[in-house]
Amino acid sequence: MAAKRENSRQRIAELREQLNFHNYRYYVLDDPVIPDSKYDRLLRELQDLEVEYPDLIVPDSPTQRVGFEPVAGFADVIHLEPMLSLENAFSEEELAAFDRKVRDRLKSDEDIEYAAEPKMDGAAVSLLYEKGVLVRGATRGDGTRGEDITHNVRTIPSIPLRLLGEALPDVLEVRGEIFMSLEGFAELNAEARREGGKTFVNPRNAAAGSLRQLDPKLTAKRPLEFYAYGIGGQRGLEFPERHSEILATLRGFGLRISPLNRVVSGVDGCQSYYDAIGKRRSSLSYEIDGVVFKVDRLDYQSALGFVSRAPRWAVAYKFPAHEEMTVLRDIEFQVGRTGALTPVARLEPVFVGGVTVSNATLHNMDEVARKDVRPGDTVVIRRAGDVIPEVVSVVTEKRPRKTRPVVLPRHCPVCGSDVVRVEGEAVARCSGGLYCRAQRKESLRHFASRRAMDIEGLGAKLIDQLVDGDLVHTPVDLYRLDEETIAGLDRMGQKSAKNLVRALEKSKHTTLPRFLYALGIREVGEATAKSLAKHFGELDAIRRADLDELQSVEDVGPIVATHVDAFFGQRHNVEVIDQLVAAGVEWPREQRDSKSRGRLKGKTFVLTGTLSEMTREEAKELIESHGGKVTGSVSGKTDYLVCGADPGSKLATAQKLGVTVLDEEQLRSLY
Ligand code: 9MJ
Repeated sequence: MAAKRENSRQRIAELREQLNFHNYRYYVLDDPVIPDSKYDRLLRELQDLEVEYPDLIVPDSPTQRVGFEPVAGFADVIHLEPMLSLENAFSEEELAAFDRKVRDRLKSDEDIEYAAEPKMDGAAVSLLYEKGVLVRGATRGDGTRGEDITHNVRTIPSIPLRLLGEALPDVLEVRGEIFMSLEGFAELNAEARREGGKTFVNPRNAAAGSLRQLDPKLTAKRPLEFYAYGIGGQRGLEFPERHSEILATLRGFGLRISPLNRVVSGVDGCQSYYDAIGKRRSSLSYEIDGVVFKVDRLDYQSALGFVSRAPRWAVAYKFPAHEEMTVLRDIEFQVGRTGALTPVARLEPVFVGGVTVSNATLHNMDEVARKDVRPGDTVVIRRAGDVIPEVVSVVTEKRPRKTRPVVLPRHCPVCGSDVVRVEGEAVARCSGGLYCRAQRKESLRHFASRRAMDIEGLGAKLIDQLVDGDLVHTPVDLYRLDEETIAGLDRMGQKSAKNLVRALEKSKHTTLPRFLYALGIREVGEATAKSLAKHFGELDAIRRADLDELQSVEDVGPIVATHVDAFFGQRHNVEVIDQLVAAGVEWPREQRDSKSRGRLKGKTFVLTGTLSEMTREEAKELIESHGGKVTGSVSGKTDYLVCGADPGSKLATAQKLGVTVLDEEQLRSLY
């Protein structure tokens, strides 16, 4: 008995160490060395052992993230060291003034080295670690006194419950920002909308709101992340000489640090960093509202000191705001691919999120009614990242007298067909179908889009010209275009015409899932297109399938099945498909889905070159998870060679032996 207990105790310690290490590989280094499934297995093994030996459970065990009971309220916490605030700079001049003051005070003529960091737009927190164990998490509060949110910070996967390493300080206050990714925020709001719950205005409020939940089970469901950017109080820390080294130390402890942190030199270095991060801002997966520069040398920091709560050695150089106020001139309706009418706000142009915005979406009529937006209103406009600018709210105090609510038009503003609104649905639609120019244009845009037929160079402006000039009515007409016709269009020349014809030709070689998706059948997105292709293997079978057969496909319910059935029931749709095939559009036969796993059973694969969307290791795992085998060299027994960029000699061998060569996409289409 005792021996078994001792073995289990050792195994528990081993599992905790392994799990902490893999968490670090995943969240801090962004370079996991085991697949998620293996991580889950280790975690489960630990959970099982802890069920057997509950007295061996410790609060910093990787199983104990959500274990805390809901709290009745938030207790006050006094930070060991105050949490600082930052002075702001809004222009190059203000940045230069900051740098000048730093140099004046230090009596330095040389360029100062600054630790440069993106300024995360989330909620600042302080995490207290004692002998490496997370014992407390607190909000910033007024800088001196915050609120205890330990139960909630524990649920955030990128916050370690125990620091890594041997030489850990007795006490360490880690300062950083908890934030929500844009994607996580969008999903959270989408879910709230579906369930009639409260939505958040922006990711910052969503992150802050999530941390103020009493029940950690709710917080655990929120997609929160963490980056550390400094320290507060400490005891027993081996102090480095520079802020950048503190960050490196924190990283070594297993804390996540922004990968965009740099050390830059002088005001020019700061400005270049600001410009570079500004350029990347819209492609980041989270919101930042500026960059922070901190004098890197800690002896300089001490010499500079503070003015009240703000250090003289740091500045936040802010980006232009994401939200601005402006006047809404009018509300018009845009017609989408499926005929959906989207109310669009026409605005007094306003500079927001780094660009001038004069249109913003209002989503649908329910949204217009909910926000009670009217022409003449002063509204808050928001533009974050790549997303379409939207009207956030009306400033009701500024509403002029005699405004009128907007009503849904009875006829399509483009083709004049009746507008119909199905009871219970938020969207209203033009009933004109492909008779409506707007719907035709949008259908063509979708057909040509990257994830559909991927016709490079066929953008919205060109499609407008082709449709308005009556050159293109259906997708087939695209393949009938010749260079001369294209070259004659606005802003097109011989060269771009040649490129477009080449892109059209290239797009003909596609896959069945892409083609299905490109057809723009209502409710058939990429995933459904893939499921349909897998299930039926060929287009004709989908065409012939009745509602029952369609519903037997994974993820296809009665609504999708009805849309698919209705689509193929329209003669003109079938004609267009036949004409596309006659024009040379083709795809390899899909490997039929024999239920779930093992679709690649009995098949032998070899990988070569650099794959773009996964590492070779991941490709190998994927293939194996579907029952296939991966070997190192091409032989007569090889079924497929998966070929990425810059392939090695394996490609030539495969070609010599007549082995089928696949790209990543074709590989995916096999399972
Ligand atoms: C953010 N929000 O990303 C600081 N911050 O430093 C960074 N905030 C900060 N540093 C001292 N990167 C006070 C606040």
